[in-house]
Amino acid sequence: MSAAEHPELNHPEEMIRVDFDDRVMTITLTRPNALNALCKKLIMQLNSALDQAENDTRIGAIVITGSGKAFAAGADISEMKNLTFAEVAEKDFIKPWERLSQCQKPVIAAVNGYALGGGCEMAMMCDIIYASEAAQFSQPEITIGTMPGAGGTQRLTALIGKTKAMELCLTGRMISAQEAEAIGLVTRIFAAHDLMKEAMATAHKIAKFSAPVVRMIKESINNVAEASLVAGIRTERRLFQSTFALEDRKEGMMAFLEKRPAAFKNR
Ligand code: DAK
Repeated sequence: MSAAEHPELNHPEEMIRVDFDDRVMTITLTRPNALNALCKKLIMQLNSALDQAENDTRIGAIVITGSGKAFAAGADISEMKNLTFAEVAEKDFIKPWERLSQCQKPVIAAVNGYALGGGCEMAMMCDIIYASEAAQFSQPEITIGTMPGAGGTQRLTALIGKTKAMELCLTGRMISAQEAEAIGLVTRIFAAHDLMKEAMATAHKIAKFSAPVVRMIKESINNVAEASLVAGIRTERRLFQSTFALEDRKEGMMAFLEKRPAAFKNR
């Protein structure tokens, strides 16, 4: 199958690129100048590619990767900076991000560089996380006056345990691929030049098995991993939205964009 058979997925000003190789769809985030920050448009395009994969019986597995030095450096801070609590609560801000976690087909994250904030959360929504030796992970939201809002506090805790998740979310500390693998966040690490080859090999292997059986295994494992997360994720999103009522959240985001340290006032 070729990308030419799916022209609707490859527009000129796209934030993602979609490629097809036999039964595998690869989605590459192509906003390297903003470190693939997850703006609204990118998420919409990602969701539309996932819908396409889900509805196409020829697709058996999906690989998501970044371009340049990032997988994704989180939600787009410039898009969020002026949002108010009323706006984020009314629109249930970033709910569309859940689409990836609801995908029934197997998804492999091939993390090539920074996976920060929403980028780390996006990787954790995938089923398998392969990382290049140069990849780095963090939940740095606290440094910009907010908190993880797309499952970070929940999925990270499930994967690496409470105290490690606490330390990472409360400090925003960036960790290497090696540390991420050691604590159970990352499935396997590869040399940068082998990352996509290995992700594709695994995707092709899975895609050759019976699609209904693959779906059932995924559903069954997710039942352990996700079922108890539903309420937690809802609470986390509401708490995240509440940070938009804080002056500190606005100060944190402005300080990042103005490239200066944040001066938090605890209000
Ligand atoms: N948003 C917008 N622009 C970003 C960005 C981001 N997250 N990250 C980087 N950029 C932009 C920079 O502003 C810069 O733009 P120009 O100045 O060139 O115009 C360009 O990308 C290159 O970045 P740097 O110049 O900073 O590059 P460095 O190599 O010096 O630094 C860095 C790389 C990754 C350490 C640094 O860029 C960085 O700290 N980035 C921000 C990381 C971050 O704080 N991410 C968390 C964002 S908050 C929710 C779901 C999800 C979320 C919330 C709610 N719900 C479901 C409710 C998620 C929230 C977040 O992710």
